[in-house]
Amino acid sequence: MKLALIGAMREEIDPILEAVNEYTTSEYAGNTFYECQYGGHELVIAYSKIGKVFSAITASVMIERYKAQKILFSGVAGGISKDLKIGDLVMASALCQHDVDITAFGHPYGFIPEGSVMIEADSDLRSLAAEVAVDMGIELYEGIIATGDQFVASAERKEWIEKTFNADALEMEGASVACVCQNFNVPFFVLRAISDAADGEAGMDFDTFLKSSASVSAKFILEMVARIGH
Ligand code: OS5
Repeated sequence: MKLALIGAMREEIDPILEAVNEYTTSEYAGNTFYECQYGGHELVIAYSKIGKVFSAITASVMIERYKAQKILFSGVAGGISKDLKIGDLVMASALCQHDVDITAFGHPYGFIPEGSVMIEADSDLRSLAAEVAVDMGIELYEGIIATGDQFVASAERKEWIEKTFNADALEMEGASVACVCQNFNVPFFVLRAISDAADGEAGMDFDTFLKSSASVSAKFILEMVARIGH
């Protein structure tokens, strides 16, 4: 099966590229795409660059040009839930865009006409992740991930996102990848390891924990890949 692995930042895919070892590269639409065989699958791997627009471009190209049949996102996130500590893994049950606001027309936050506030991640991939977590002896949280074009470093903004969307973690790419996948009817999965708590310390914590948390997520994603049916 042709599987796509996406991260936003180079640091989020570096541990994946190190593990697969050998790959070919191609350039398209401002991204480098790395292709290889792994776990009996053909993989296409890329980092999109930060934010909803760049990640939507990458996901679209992976589907349309590289013929990805499933997309798995691996990376880091700001934690909202008090249960989530730095290095913990969270998979998205559903994703939303916390920065969408057309409430002036009576719509709820996060809603765009002909869309939905929440987009659910693929249930088969989530079940597989739950099994992988048990087998690896790792605690895997499941919850709502809120996406927006903002690095959140304020307790106030974080609390607003928690209250408005019941979100457990936040980042800047998951919901845009989800939106692309939903529209192309491609199953998707979003996994994030916590790098910071989206509060006043977030900038410093992010710099300190980006690499270690990105590795936690990448390692788990590769274990999933090896166990996805062919
Ligand atoms: O991809 C962005 C979203 N990621 C998840 C995340 C997050 N999102 C929102 N709020 C939080 N508190 C979050 N915690 C984790 C992480 C990433 C955040 S934006 C980081 C930008 C860091 C940076 N800026 N410039 N550089 C790095 C240097 C550079 C120079 C040239 C090329 C690339 C990078």
